[in-house]
Amino acid sequence: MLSTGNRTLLKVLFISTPVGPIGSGLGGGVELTLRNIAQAMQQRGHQVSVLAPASSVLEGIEVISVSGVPQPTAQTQERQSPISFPGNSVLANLWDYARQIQHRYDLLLNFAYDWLPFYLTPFFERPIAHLVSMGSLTDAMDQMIAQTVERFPGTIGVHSRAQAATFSFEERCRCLSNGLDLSLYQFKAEAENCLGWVGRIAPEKGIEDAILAAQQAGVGLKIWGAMPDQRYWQTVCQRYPEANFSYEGFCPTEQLQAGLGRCRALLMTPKWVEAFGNVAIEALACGVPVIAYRRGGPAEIVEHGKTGWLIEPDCIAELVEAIAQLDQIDRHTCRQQAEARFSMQAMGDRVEAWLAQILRMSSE
Ligand code: HBI
Repeated sequence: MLSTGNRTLLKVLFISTPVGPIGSGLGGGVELTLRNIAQAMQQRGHQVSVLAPASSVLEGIEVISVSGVPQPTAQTQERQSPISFPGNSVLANLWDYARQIQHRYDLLLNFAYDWLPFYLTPFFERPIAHLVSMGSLTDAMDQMIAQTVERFPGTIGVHSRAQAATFSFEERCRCLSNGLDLSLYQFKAEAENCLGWVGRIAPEKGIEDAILAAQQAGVGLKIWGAMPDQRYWQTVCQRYPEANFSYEGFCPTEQLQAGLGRCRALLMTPKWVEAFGNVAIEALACGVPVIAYRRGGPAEIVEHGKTGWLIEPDCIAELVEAIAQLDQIDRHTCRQQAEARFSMQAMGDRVEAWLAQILRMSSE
């Protein structure tokens, strides 16, 4: 650990999600979060290395690739599901390698929503901070995270109070919100007559509600995101044959923000407690108002009547009403709020303070 002035420069090892390589989109929001936190920490002079599944892509940051079979996504687990690993598990390989190289770093930062990293924490010499990317999904994970925060207070980070509230150890979570490199997002004052929807195309994201609302409002809907399950997409298309929507693909940030910026609003219709909702701040960064169910992280991002509208969950009629009232939202205000609360600087401050606190507690 080096010290410059009153700040201690850290060497941190990030361990990524085991569900897929960074850049594949399979890791959803956590890919963006990991990239942004790594850049924010590097900008502050800290040294960051990333352990990730093979063929991960992360410009400007040292990635140590580890091979193995990806972990099934936690959302497909049942609440009572036992812990399971595929043979030659990339998760197990990632954490065996982390154990071998841990002494090159001051601490480790875990991004995997999986049982193993939490279970292994007491077996490591170096402290491990855990950024929990989703709300409560399975009993085994809840118990293991609860056990970890009991033994290592302050080491559990979350993105929103709503997400923390899904756990029994709510008040022991450190809320970090999230942040983006806003220089990648161009503000657009004018919109085309279309709405946007962005996210992994999966049942918990509630895309059907957005399609229905846009159809009833008589406005086209553009959809961006990874498509992990083609069958699910086919059922959606068959269910709404006459709706006016188009799949724009899973696009890199540069392309996504160019298309999203031309939308009149982003619709967020999650069926689960969205831990945060990075796409909400991506929209605001382009000046795009957000119409979101008052459920989970988006309810802590959108300011009702100022940067968008918060809707009674699952109420299509209210979504349609909010679409009709979009001209009451000032697009400049949306960009301003993104800069005030969700910049890399703001997120970097929060993460740096969190990691410094963990190091202080571990040396006591
Ligand atoms: N599932 N098992 C598992 N592990 C993860 O790290 C994980 C996941 N599902 C989704 C996910 N991470 C990310 O998409 C989060 O951003 C939600």
